[in-house]
Amino acid sequence: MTTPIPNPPTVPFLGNVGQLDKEVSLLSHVLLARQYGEVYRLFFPGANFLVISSHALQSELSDEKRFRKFVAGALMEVRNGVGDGLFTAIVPGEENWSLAHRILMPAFSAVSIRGMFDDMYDIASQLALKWERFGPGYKIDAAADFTRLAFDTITLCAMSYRLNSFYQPELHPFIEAMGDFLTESGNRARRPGFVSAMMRSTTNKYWQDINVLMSLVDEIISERREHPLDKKDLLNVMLDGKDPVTKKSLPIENIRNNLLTFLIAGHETTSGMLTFIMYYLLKNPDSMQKLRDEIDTMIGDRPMVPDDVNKLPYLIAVMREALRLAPPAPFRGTTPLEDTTLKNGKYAVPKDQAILINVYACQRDPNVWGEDAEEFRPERMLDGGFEKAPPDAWQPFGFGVRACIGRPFAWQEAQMALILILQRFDFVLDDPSYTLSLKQTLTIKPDKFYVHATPRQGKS
Ligand code: MNH
Repeated sequence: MTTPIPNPPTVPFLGNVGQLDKEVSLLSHVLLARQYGEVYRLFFPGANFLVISSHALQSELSDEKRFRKFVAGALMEVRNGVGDGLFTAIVPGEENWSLAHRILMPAFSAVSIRGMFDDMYDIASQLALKWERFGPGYKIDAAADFTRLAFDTITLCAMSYRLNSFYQPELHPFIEAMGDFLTESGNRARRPGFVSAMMRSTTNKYWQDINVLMSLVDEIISERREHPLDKKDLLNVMLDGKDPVTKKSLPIENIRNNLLTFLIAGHETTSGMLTFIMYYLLKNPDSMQKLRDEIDTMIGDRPMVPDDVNKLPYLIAVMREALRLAPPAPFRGTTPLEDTTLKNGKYAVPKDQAILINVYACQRDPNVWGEDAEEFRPERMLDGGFEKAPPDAWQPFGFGVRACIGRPFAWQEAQMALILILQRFDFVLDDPSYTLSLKQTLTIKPDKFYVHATPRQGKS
């Protein structure tokens, strides 16, 4: 006998839409999980989906023999902008995913990422220079400056294209268009299609935002065509590469979709991670001190070198712990390949049922991380703690064949940025009483989080 899956009370027409906070639905899901448990069902106009909030279920769903990534809801709307790019491709079905995956994988190998060291250092230095020049009185919008860092890093490293964001008072128009596009993609998933269609100005703005995004893509491509470059960067790999299996090259539409995918996925999450790390370090001065001591001891005042990457255990522990508590991409969608049950026959789940894994909630499961699961404690990741955690307990980069292709890229970029800024600055909160509030689009970031940076004595 299976058990019915709990479902919070619905209202006609809108189902459960009203139960989710319009701005930060993630926190509504955390509360719903407290009330309804590790799995509950929500109804949206024209859709219903399960939401998973325990490690046990997350782990059961992390089985590629039974489940695959499901592109539905907000992600289906995001396809209006990025189509069959790697992130939103529907597999099986869209074979461009396999082509692009095979063509691009070598560009994300350890060797390739190491080759990006100088370009990453270039951009990180621009961040440090800005904070030095502005001085301790300047109120740093951490999320904005880490966006400049991550956005300029992905365009320089992957497309040999300089945005020069640190020389602009305002963020590139791409950034606002992207935020609005991602937010509205989420909103559209909660409305019946005809309602969106009636919201003329909202819908016009949505498609205009997509044009803004694609115009940067097309500018980067046409610049490359005018000024060919003899370098195997990501853009050239897509333009010239052939799939080793089928010998096919990527259609131009797919290249555009993937270029936009990389422009978005390549910076939005990394900047979120860096902002969360700053927050957790400033709220946990002991951790800040330990990290600072590690950097001073292992690297000191000399410029870092490629061999410093992946060598600082406490730094890695800080990054792992921040991504556990605050996975910038807090949900992932999955679906069963066949009719199945969860928990050995407890819950019946049909083929193609939409399932949303609340990774944020699962990574705070006290059954895995203990009673202090909600606390920032990098020490739990040290001395084999990370390796000893149960399978699938840490999934900020997703899972399986559809896991993040940019993980080594983000990993090196974040280490380099953190090492450099901690070598050079002392940080304080702008508002010492600040507590974390979230800004959610499809991803999460700290909201209204400001800091000040004071150059360390004799360090710059
Ligand atoms: Mn990334 C997929 C998180 C950095 C490019 N990324 C994913 C997924 C998660 C994720 C989670 C899987 C989503 C899902 O199951 O639906 N990504 C991150 C995080 C960071 C990150 C937390 C940084 C921190 N990602 C990057 C960077 C790039 C990138 C940097 C590019 C340079 N990510 C991707 C692409 C995919 C992806 C492309 C889609 C992979 C696929 O499905 O083939």
